Amino acid sequence: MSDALRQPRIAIVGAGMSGICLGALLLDAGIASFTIFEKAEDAGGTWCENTYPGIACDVPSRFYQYSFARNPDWTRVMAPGAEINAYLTKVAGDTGVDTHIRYDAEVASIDWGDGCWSVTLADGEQAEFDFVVSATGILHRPRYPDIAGLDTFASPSFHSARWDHDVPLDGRRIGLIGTGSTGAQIVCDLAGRAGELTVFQRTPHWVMQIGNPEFSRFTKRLHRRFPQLDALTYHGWRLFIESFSPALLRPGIARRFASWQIRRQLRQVEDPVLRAQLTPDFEPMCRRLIISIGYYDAVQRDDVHVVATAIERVEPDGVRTTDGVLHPCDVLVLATGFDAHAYLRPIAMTGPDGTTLEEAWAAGPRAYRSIALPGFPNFFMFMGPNSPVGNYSLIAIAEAQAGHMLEWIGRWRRGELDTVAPTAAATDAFYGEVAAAMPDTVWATGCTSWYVGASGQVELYPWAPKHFRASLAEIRDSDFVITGSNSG
Ligand code: N01
Repeated sequence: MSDALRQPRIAIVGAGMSGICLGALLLDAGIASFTIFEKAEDAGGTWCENTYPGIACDVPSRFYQYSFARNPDWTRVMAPGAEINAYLTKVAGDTGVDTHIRYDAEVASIDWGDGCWSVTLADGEQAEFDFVVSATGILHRPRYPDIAGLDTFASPSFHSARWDHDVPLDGRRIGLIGTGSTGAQIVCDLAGRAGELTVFQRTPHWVMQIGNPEFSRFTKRLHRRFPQLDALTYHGWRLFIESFSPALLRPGIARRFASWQIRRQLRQVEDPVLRAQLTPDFEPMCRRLIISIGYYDAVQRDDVHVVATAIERVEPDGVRTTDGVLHPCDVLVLATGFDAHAYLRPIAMTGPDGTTLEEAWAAGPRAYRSIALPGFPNFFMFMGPNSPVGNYSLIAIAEAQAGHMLEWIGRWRRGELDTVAPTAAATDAFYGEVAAAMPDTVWATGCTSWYVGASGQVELYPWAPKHFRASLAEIRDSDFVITGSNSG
């Protein structure tokens, strides 16, 4: 029977968590005709690229893992980055996905040609595909701050996602610009190692203190012996994290309670001046919440200094703030985040009618239910605009998105269609619903963050994860332009 099925040629861009997820599910469905193009030399995406000291996932690993490849051996509730990277690489190997990955293969452009996509690599090589899937990740383009004199700094300086491990840190005077989730993890690791750690804070963030205990050998043995425990803890953590959805999505008692819980944690900062410096002027959870057991302890150390005065310029010897003070540094770390609105760009993409991605997104990135674009047939995205990112497991989101893609790919295989793309009307209707729901969310309560796009719109999903899963599980043919002999 499988002989009657067509084999789609599928290009997946990126061998990170999402690309590996789709590859594994394709192989499970009997589809081996795919290639994963990865610009780096290794798989793992963000977990391969980010190696800064203190890196860990702040979502519990028992939920931050594939539901089809659970790992009984996580060392901690929230695993270190290297362990997650090893896990992803292992899944790629165990499932056979790794044999489909082409490394050092940067995709430069994707153009619709004669009824299919033509993918061109940076070295000029071209190949044709029936489907293209963007799995480039959401936070992969480092954002360098526009600070005067940055290039005049005489000692080592690098972005958190480009960590230079040859630079010694112990006992040095380290300047750290940025206090988001990355900056907080770096502070916790470097406090006590650095001779002096100066933390340049432009905006304080809310911090939720959650411990990160190690799993005992007994617990790991138990999980290996009874794999049902993995399923139980996966769904337990999922339900626990999803229980915070009401606080995020609408005003009311759940939000007030969560807000009170988060605000009261600041009380442990004893110095009232420092406490005032660390107190944000926006609602907790409006920006992505920092999960850290050690941040408030770290910034209260004598060798850690929080500088809340604005930076005027960087000089060869350090950072000068607008009060005229020069803060001498031997190393300058930029934990200044990412361009979260690039999505697959700088890859250039042109659809069948000659419309480019830049033109389609001239008013800001938009995607039908986060995964597909009108006018770009047989193209899907992981973590596209309005995906439910935030303090949730992106792996669970990727699985829901992959499930939707597999439905369409399955129909193509059975000859039920040749091309599929969402209609502009269905995409507009989706954005109408998003615009109506977003003002109730905590993300729209008045703060700047990477959640907010250039147009001022929050690019998150304004409903619960359960709604997202249900929305992607339901295929509404009337929302799509479908072509092909049997498509009716
Ligand atoms: O980046 P950010 P991040 N001068 O954009 C500051 C994920 N993540 O890398 O707040 C001075 O949050 C900027 O200041 P302000 C997670 O989704 C996950 O920390 O804009 N400062 C801010 O303090 C997270 O949300 C894990 O005023 C400047 C910081 O740099 C996302 O990555 C771990 C500046 C940037 O904070 C991004 O986090 C780590 C300037 N010119 C990260 N420009 C997990 O554990 C920027 N800043 C899963």
